[in-house]
Amino acid sequence: MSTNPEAGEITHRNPNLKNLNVDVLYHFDLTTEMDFKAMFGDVKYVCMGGSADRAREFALKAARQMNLPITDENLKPIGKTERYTIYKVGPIIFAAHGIGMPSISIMLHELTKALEYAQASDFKYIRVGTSGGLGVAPGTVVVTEEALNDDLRPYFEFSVLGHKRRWETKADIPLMNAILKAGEGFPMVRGKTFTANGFYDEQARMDGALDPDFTVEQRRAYFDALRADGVRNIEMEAAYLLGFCTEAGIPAAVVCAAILNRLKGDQVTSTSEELASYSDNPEQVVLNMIFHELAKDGDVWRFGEDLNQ
Ligand code: R2B
Ligand code: URA
Repeated sequence: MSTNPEAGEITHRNPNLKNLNVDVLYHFDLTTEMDFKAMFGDVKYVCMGGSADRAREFALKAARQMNLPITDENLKPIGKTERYTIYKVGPIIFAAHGIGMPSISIMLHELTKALEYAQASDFKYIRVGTSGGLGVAPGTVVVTEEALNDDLRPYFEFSVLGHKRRWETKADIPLMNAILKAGEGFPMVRGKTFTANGFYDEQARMDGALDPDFTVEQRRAYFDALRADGVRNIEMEAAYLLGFCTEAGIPAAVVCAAILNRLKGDQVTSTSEELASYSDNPEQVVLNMIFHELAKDGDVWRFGEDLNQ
């Protein structure tokens, strides 16, 4: 683990960090000269998705449901918003990681260091995002058991110094089960998630700028094979998040709304109201789970009291 709070001493996953006098988290415009403990010390959950607008709406929704006096007027992001956007509401961070694995990778390194410096303990990461459903209707909540990479393998693979490394991409089982329990009554499925490196070519779309060079029949056979293997949705970050968290020892889960059914088409034609209502489902499931877990420690009631002070 990253911290030894009793000794007040920070222990990092990366031993090299102790040699830095000041660590600059460049993409957030935060540095360890700031009081990270005050900023992030109580964080228990990080909810992350691709879009900054959705992170903001999600944070405001959580604040309303926690009876916290945080509003559109006074909710401010932490750090710069040029690349990523971070909000904090009580012990929950709402963060936008951008699109794709290179983008979420940078955010996870810097955010995890920030939480280590803050001596936050027992925090969990949950991607609450959007995806293309595979034989799954729009609005369905897809809970990931395991992510597959571009080669449909159950690991994240990358090269360091010219050598391949692999991280396992399974969701944390207790966290996943808590989410499934909180989602009872919602349209929800569990299954594998295919994490593609692109939105068009690698997701077998036929509506990109280039000739896809495969037929509808070939694509259907591919999708049918994915479904038979247990894949229920396609997105662009789960394999990195789950791999990183396996390596880091951070419990992590992925809960996405299906915003279209890829067996029926490629284009996302829903209105912005429909898209917001699709995203509302996984957001509410995750909030229900978090509130349930926090209530075990009496925290939800403490939030209620804060209002009356
Ligand atoms: C889902 O939606 C985004 C692409 O539109 C990407 O971030 C993802 O995983
Ligand atoms: N996000 C994706 O990556 N793919 C989709 O089809 C929809 C959302």
